[in-house]
Amino acid sequence: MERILYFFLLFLFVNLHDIISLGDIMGIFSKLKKMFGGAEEEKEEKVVEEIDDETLEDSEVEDDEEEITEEDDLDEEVEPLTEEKKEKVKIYDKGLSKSRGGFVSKLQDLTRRYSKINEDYFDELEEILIMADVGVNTVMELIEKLKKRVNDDKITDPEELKEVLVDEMFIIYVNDEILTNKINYNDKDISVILFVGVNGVGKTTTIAKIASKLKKENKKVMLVAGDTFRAGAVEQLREWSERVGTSFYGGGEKDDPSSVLYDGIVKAKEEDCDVVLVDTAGRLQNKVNLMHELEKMNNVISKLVDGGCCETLLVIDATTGQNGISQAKAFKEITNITGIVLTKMDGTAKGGIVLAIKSEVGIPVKYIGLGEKEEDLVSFDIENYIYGLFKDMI
Ligand SMILES: Nc1nc2c(ncn2[C@@H]2O[C@H](COP(=O)(O)OP(=O)(O)O)[C@@H](O)[C@H]2O)c(=O)[nH]1
Ligand SMILES: [Mg+2]
Repeated sequence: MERILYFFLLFLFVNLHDIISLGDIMGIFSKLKKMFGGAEEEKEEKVVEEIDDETLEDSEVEDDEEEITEEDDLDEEVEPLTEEKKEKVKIYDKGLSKSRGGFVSKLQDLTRRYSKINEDYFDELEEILIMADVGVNTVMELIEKLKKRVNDDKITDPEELKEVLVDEMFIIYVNDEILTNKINYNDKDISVILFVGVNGVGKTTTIAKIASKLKKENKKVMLVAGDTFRAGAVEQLREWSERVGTSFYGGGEKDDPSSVLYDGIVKAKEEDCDVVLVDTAGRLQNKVNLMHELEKMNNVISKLVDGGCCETLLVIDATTGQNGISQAKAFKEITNITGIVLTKMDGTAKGGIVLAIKSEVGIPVKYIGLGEKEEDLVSFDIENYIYGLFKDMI
């Protein structure tokens, strides 16, 4: 049953049909390693050479030699990564280095310190996962599953449990749902995307980065300054629009955001824009006001745009951990959030927040910020994420 589930999940979410067709049972992580390892070709070649030498020298490890030959065959089956995909692997790699140095190295250390799996080992594992922002409920679920695997498969060595742990994390994220990282664009009318989130999480810079990406796709973009509350917010967005080279609409400070949005969409339609990106003020301190403000903005969009607002993206700062999760829960109560942008992942050593978002908030992460530069904001991809985190561990 477990095996069928694995293959089903892989079939749906991992593009590894070639390997699956070979029918061998490998962990999910091993498959990711096969797929993404190509992005670090030079390093990989060296390792293969070393292994080959050892195998030739030592006749006792004939079985291993056979395995390696098999894996080499597998390598041939894996489609080489495109330059774009290789670039993405590198961005995740770089952006997750702090988490590898923190969260993941603690896991490695745990494995080294215990020669046998026991209650103490699980207690420590639990603590490491909780400290890594994985979220208490998710950690409990994960530990239960691992204990069951240890029992069922008679695993005693922590070394053996490493890959199971990573696989189970992947399964928790993927679960039985189809989580899409795709942005919904409006195919009938102009696409209006609202960005919400508390101050300082990275809304304005995220808008600028996405605007720049859209421009490269030859889309005509308008930025609308709906954060009329905070002094300087309108000016900041105007500067970004000039830097990126997009249209801009902003009213005066303290103007009603909905009326600014109304005029902005009218102007965007006159200019024949494809996408309108709307900055908003994230005053979560006053939930009722914020709820009414967002409701009004949504009504304006519905009035002017066939199909209404196509995305409401909540921006969360990964370095705020559990606080970010609380923000997501609060925003979810006051408006219909369709996706999450998780910024500043490069600034945290914890790395587990993605799993907490999945299990405690249940909204797909659509973009992840892995640095301050435009190219560091990438569409979220659980395979790249899991590989980037655990590539040195397994
Ligand atoms: N290191 C890092 N910094 C980021 C990222 N995203 C945003 N920032 C920084 O976060 C700060 C606040 O961003 P801003 O867009 O003004 O936040 P806002 O108040 O939500 O609009 C800026 O200095 C950004 O450069 C990221 O992914 N990584
Ligand atoms: Mg801002």
